Amino acid sequence: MKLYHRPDCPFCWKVRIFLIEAGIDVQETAIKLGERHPDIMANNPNGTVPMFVDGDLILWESAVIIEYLADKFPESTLMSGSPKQRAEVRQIHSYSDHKLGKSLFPYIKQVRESAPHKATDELYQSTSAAWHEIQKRLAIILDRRDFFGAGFSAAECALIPRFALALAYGLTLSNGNHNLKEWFRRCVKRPSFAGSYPVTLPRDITEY
Ligand SMILES: N[C@@H](CCC(=O)N[C@@H](CS)C(=O)NCC(=O)O)C(=O)O
Repeated sequence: MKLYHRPDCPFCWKVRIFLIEAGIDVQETAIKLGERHPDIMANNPNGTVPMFVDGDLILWESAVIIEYLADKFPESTLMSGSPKQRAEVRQIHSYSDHKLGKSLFPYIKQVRESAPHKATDELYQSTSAAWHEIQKRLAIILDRRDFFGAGFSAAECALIPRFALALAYGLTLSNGNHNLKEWFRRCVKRPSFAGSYPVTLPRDITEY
């Protein structure tokens, strides 16, 4: 099995956390921002990473890769629990990929690509407001549970890179939401966080 990925891409990072948590070994090809890898160009109509290869199967949607791995390795517990719990995990996974991802992306792109590595005040304020609202909503959904699934799940795999990128790029955790802060601390203490953390990002975010 082979994974083409860009280490700081949240969709790729999610798959890498899943692989580490599930103890699945794959051959990794890391690509750089803006790089057009010929294997990806030839096999992925979207031209995006991650791209996952298992024999003659080629998958290019990160959520599909996660579902495939969970099916292929049912002993991994990242999609376990009752139908209700698994549906909730899928829902949070989708919320993270879409709503959370879209709320943060313009800001992260501007910080990453601008010469002073800083967003405009206006973009910072609007992104920060959306980010705090999302944290509030996630805290309500998490409630008193340790994780969004039956245990550490695909929902955590999806959310953790988004949180880590937000913090690495200068956004903050909200002051309230103690349950969500504890959840975040619980997740970043796991070996899968250090083991997947992109070397291009600042490393001080475990202070939270
Ligand atoms: N829906 C895709 C999104 C993947 C995606 O947008 N990847 C970005 C990197 S974070 C990418 O490859 N962008 C390059 C491009 O669009 O050309 C997934 O979940 O795998």
